[in-house]
Amino acid sequence: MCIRMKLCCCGCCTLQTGTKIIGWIHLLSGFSTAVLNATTISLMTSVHESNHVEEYYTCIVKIIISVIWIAVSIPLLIAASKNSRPGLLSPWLNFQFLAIAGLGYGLYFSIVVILPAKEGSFIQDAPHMENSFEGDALLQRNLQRILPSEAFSAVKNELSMFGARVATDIYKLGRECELTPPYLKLQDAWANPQNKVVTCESWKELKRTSAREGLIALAYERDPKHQGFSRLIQMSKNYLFAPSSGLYSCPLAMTDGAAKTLEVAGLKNHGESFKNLTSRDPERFWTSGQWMTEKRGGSDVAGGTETLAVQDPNSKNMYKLYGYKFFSSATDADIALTLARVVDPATGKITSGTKGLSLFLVYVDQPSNLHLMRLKQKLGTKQLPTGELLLDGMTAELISSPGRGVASISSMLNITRLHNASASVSAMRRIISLARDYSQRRVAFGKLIRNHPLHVRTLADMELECRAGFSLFVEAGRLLSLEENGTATSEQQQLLRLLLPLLKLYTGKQCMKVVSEGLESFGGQGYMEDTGIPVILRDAQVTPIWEGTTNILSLDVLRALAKSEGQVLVAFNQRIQGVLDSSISPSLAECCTLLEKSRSQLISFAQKNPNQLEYVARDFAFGLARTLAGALLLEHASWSGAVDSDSAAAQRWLGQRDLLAQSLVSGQTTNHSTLSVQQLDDALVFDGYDPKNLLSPLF
Ligand code: UCC
Repeated sequence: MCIRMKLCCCGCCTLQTGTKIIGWIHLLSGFSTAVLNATTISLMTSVHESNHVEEYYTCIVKIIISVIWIAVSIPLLIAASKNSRPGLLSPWLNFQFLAIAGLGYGLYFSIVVILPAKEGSFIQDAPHMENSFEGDALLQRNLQRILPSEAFSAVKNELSMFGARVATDIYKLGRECELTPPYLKLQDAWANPQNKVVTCESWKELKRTSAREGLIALAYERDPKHQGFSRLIQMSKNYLFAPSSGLYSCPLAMTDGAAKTLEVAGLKNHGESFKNLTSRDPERFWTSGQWMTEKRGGSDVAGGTETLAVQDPNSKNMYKLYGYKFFSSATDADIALTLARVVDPATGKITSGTKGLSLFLVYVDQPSNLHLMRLKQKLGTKQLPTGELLLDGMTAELISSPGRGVASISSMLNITRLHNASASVSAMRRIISLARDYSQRRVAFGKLIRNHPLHVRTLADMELECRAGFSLFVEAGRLLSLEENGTATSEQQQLLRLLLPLLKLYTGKQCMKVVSEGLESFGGQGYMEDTGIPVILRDAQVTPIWEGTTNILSLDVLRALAKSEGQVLVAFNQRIQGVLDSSISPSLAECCTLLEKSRSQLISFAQKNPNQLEYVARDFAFGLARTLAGALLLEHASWSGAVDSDSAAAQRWLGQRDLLAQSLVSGQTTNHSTLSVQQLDDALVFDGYDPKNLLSPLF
């Protein structure tokens, strides 16, 4: 027997045993393939639900490969088990065939099964942005209801186009600002003093975009085609802009506030400031800062302002400012409004308190007299160059009557508070928009999370809170429009005075709650920086703080009540009465009863307990805000163009929410003396606190 024959014979024996083993391996593989197919099919069912087209096709391909594989392996198996007899295939051919098939299977197994198993074949679809105007049915319906139809038609396209931009190119600019925060450059490489804030290109582009889109101009041009509602239209556009703006909404808020202050002060044609603040020309457009807070704090402005203003002997209204501004947002502004105490040239004395404060306009570009001390390290709003400034003889122009600084800057505060509310409500809207889209893409426990009633219920609660805040925001925009076009009644002006602090405090607080809940709806992904979601929460946290904290604004509500001798509450009462007297659809009759009850409880509490109001100012303000929101939701739900969700919002808000805190309903504080309640508060807060235990400050 030649050596070749021997090899062949031994080879055949080995082959026969080998092919049998391979055959059995195939049989096992066939079964595992079948199991894989079953898994793939079940995956396909859920994938099919989630509309993941690519993944769906991948599954089909996997199944086809598996079926072919089974179809090939079974005859091979049969042939292998019979290959002791000459049959279908010769042993050598059979070996080759099986070897190739085995290789193919190995490849298939490693490509289709093992490789994906290492990283997991599943990729979660990210939440998608939507056109912010087209996706915001509530904004559209509210504008349609409030604006004259020609005005709505005139702006609808503009808002829709802008709604697309804020979800695309503007969002990218804003995101870039978050990723490339500003920094302070004190020197260049050769030690030449620089003293400047460096911002990224996107930040500068957002400034140009703001001008081109008329984000400030819209309110002041008072275009006749807006039919008196320019402010509401402008604020709607800013509301679309805010959540994508990389916090450029902040300099815009102060710019708007400065323009308003100059307008109210009759300084529209004084110098270039007003024209530039309201310009649509990107080359000409200016922004303004608001330098109020000093080291002693930003709430008690009268008690905290130490900046001195020394009059220029050669010019009546020109001064030199000396002081330290501790929180100045948007240090890259072109101008700023700031408070200072005028030094009496004769005596060198100043007046303390509010009466000593006057309002000044400064041009920021004074490098020798304005020193940027540092940029703040903040929890959020990192896009924004907030800094500490040393004013060292800055030239400034007095723009208020001496001693009327706080009253004059309140025009600015009211506008920035409206913008603050715009940021708060639009943050709620943005997170809800992303969360509801995500609910259509995310599968858990075998179905899309939009099909889990508990999840949708949670989103509906967020939506309700957003709608309530939104209704207050739109009402403020409507009333301010009327005031600015000269048609507001005195009652409407009183209501606006009350509404602005209510709006700011309520939306700022609720925004945190809703945005935090929103993050949770993305699970762990909501906590991951590169999803772009956590920044929404970080930035939201500033809204209850700046422009007056919740308590300061609750006290502002009382200030408005006292200064107007109760007229703001009369206006509140009348606004609600107007809603109750309007034609409310019969299905919402129960809402009227609930609204009436809440209103009368509030007013009666204020009348019976004037001395308690300061202690419960926060509860009182929340009660006013929630009750007014209920009336506005009801009014909107009764409009002819309302849809089911509008009725549901009114019904749930008035029927299922506690509009008033227990302290107001039960007169909790009135059952005891305020003193004893305060003693209990003290006991709760300072239980175990002992100065002897104190070690050192945190940082
Ligand atoms: O600057 C900051 C950060 C800037 C960032 C801005 C970006 C925001 C946009 C966000 C968008 C993304 S934070 C600074 C935070 N600080 C504040 O907001 C101040 C908080 N404190 C207050 O609001 C206080 O309540 C004060 C300062 C207004 C209270 O001071 P006084 O000294 O107690 O003032 P009075 O005596 O109560 O009021 C003086 C005058 C009165 O008028 P007359 O003299 O005619 O009786 C008040 O009626 O000012 C009038 N007044 C008002 N008028 C006071 N507040 C108002 C008001 N809200 N509306 C109309």
